[in-house]
Amino acid sequence: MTSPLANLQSQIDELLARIASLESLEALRAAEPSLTGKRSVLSSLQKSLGGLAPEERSDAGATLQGARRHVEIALEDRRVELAREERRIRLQADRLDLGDVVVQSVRWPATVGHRGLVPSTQRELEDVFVGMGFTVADGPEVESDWYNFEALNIPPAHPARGMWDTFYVDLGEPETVVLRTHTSPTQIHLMELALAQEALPIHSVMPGRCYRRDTPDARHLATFHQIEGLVVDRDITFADLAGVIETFTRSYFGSDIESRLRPAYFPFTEPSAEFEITCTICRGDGCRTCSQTGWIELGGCGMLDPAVFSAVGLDADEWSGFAFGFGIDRCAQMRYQIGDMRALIENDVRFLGQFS
Ligand code: FA5
Repeated sequence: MTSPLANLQSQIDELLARIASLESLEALRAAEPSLTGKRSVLSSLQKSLGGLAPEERSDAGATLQGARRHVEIALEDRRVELAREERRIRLQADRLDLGDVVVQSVRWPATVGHRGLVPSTQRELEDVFVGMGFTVADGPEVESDWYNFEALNIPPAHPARGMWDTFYVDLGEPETVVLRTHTSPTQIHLMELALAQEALPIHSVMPGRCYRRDTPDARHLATFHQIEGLVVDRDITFADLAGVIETFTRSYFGSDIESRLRPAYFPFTEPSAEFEITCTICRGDGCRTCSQTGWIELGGCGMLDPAVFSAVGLDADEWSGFAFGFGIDRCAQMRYQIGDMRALIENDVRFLGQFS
């Protein structure tokens, strides 16, 4: 009788060729039962050994066992090979090329800065007034009590000092020094200078930073900006002041924005008024920014008080004039419809970028 293992070598070669041709772990797992499992050629050969004579059976069994071991090792090697290959492909897909990241970050476009909203508003306001025949002047931010208050007809202990919650500067000097609470002290400097240089009349605006111990809210900051206006000339009347304010409002905010003057009190002007415009955010309907009034106060104004003329040595019988002081931040807020003034100092680039 022919040995059941007569074709063993060619059968083993065929199994090894099938193993070598397996292309994925999944294919290997699917083929495993037919290569080494119960349904395999090796298992059928094993069963057929039962028909051999006992003395032949043990040799044939050992041969078949060696052949099976050979196939199992080949299968295991292929499993390791395929697992390694599949892992390599997975890693390749997940690969993060740090070189690419660096190159990309270098390629990010550099953003170019631009002038802030308040400085650009200050320039726009200066341009409007220069167009109306005013010159532009500067004044100090740190002032003596005399310039910030006394020369403006606000002597020590005057109740009007309560209108300006003041930051005091301790320089160890007997004189009281303050961070200016408004740009009005620049009026005094300018009148003194014009008198000394015989440069009257004066038609000037004076922009600059001011400081108050105000709690920031939708319309206030502790550091803010004003633009002061000063006209000293002959035969100046309240109508001239009202005309300047009206012309300014129309050219800066447009003719659809209304303005109004309401009686007010400032120690350095008489009569005095508050200057208001329609709230540009609600167009007069009332909103959180204008405290539901429909109006926003932009500044104060009035005819120069004779006490101020006498503080600087100007003859109040010869000279007359008016002054005004508007909030620059407030003007920016109304021009660009900014609901809350605190946005101006938060430095959020998403906000700032809107005004480039
Ligand atoms: C004054 O400061 C007067 N010196 C204005 C003046 C000048 C009157 C010349 C007469 C003649 P007042 O305190 O109201 O006034 O401030 C004027 C404007 O500055 C306000 O209407 C507002 O627009 C702005 N302002 C005042 N305080 C603040 C603040 N804390 N934050 C932002 N803006 C402010």
